Amino acid sequence: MEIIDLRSDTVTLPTDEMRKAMHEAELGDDVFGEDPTTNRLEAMSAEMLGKEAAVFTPSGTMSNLISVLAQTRPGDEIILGSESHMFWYEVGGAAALGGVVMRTVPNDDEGRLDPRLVEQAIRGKNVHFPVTTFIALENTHNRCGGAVLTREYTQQIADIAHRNGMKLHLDGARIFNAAVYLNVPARELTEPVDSVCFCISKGLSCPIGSVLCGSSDFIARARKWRKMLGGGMRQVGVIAAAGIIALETMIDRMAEDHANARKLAQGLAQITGFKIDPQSVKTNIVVFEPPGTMAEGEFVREMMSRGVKMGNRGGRMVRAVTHRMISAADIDEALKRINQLVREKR
Ligand code: TLP
Repeated sequence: MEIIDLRSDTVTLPTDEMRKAMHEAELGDDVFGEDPTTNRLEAMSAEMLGKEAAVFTPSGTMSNLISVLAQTRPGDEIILGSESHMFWYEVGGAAALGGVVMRTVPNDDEGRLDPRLVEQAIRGKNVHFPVTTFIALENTHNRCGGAVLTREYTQQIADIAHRNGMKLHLDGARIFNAAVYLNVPARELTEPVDSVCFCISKGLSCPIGSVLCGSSDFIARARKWRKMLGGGMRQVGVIAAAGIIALETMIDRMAEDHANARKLAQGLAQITGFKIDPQSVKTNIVVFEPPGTMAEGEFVREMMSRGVKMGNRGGRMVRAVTHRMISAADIDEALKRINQLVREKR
C-alpha cells in the first residue's frame, strides 16, 4: 500500500538538484563567517525579505527564541497569539531561557490578533508591572489552518508596536506560502516587521534549517545568541546549498500544494459528517473535524492503518498538510480511503 504522508510539509526530502548542490557546495567555517555558501544564503534571504542582514539557524524554534532573546530582557512581557506556534509548540523556551512572561491575545480564524486587544494588553508605566517589549505574529498561521496575514494588517500591528517602543517579530516559517497566495513578493509582507524568520525545511523541501532576518545590529546580537544556544555550525554550507536552490526554484511551485489542499478540503466537505469550509483553505494546511461518530484520535489511527498519515491537532480537529511529495492523484487516493473508512463505520 502506498503511504500518503500528510502529517507535515517538514517530511519533504531534498530534490536531486539540492543533493547535487549539497555535494558540490563550497565550504568554510561558518563560525568564522567563512562559509561562502551560507553567506550567500543569508544574503539572498535578507534581500528577499527586505532586511539588512540574516543568520542561518538549525530550526524555526531556535530562530524564534533568538528573536526573543535579542530583543527583550528577563522580566519583560511579550504578546503572542493564543494559537501561535511560539506559545504552543516551542517548549516554553521564551519563558524558560528568556525569562519573559508570555501574554496571549486570542487569535481569530484568520490568524489575526484584534488590534484593540493588543493595545489593551500593553502594560502601562505602573511600578508593579512588567514592561511589554515584544509582539509576535505568524504568517501563514499553522493552528489557524494556514491562514494568511496581509501587509496592511501586519502594518497595523507594527504601528501599535512601534508607537509603544516595542519590537514586532514575524514567525514566517511559511511566509513564502503567504506570498504565493497573495501573489506579492515576500518582502512586501515583511517590510513592517523588525525581525522575521522563515523555514527552508518545510514547503521549500530542504532537509534542515531556518533563516532569521532583520537589521545588521539585530543580526550581530542574534549571532551571539545562536552561539550561546549551541547553534553555531561549522561547514554548514552543506545544508545552506539546498536552501539556495529552494529560494531559486521551490517558491512558485507551492501554488500546486495550495491547489491540492483546496482539493482535499472540497473532497472532505462532500463526505457526510466532515466539518470544513473549503473556502477557508488558502495555503497548504487543512484543519477539519471528522464525523461526530469518530473521535479525532480514532480517525487519525484508523487512517494511519490505511496508509494515510495525518496529525491529531486536539480539540476534535485533524490537520493535513500538502507538500511537494503529494500529488493531486494522492489526494484522490486519500479521499477514497477516507470514504472507505466512513462507509465501514456507518
Ligand atoms: N511546525 C511543525 C510542528 O512543530 C507543529 C509543523 O509540523 O507544522 N513556526 C511555525 C509556524 C511552525 O509551523 C513551526 C514548525 C515552527 C515555527 C518551528 O520550526 P522547527 O520545526 O524548524 O523548529
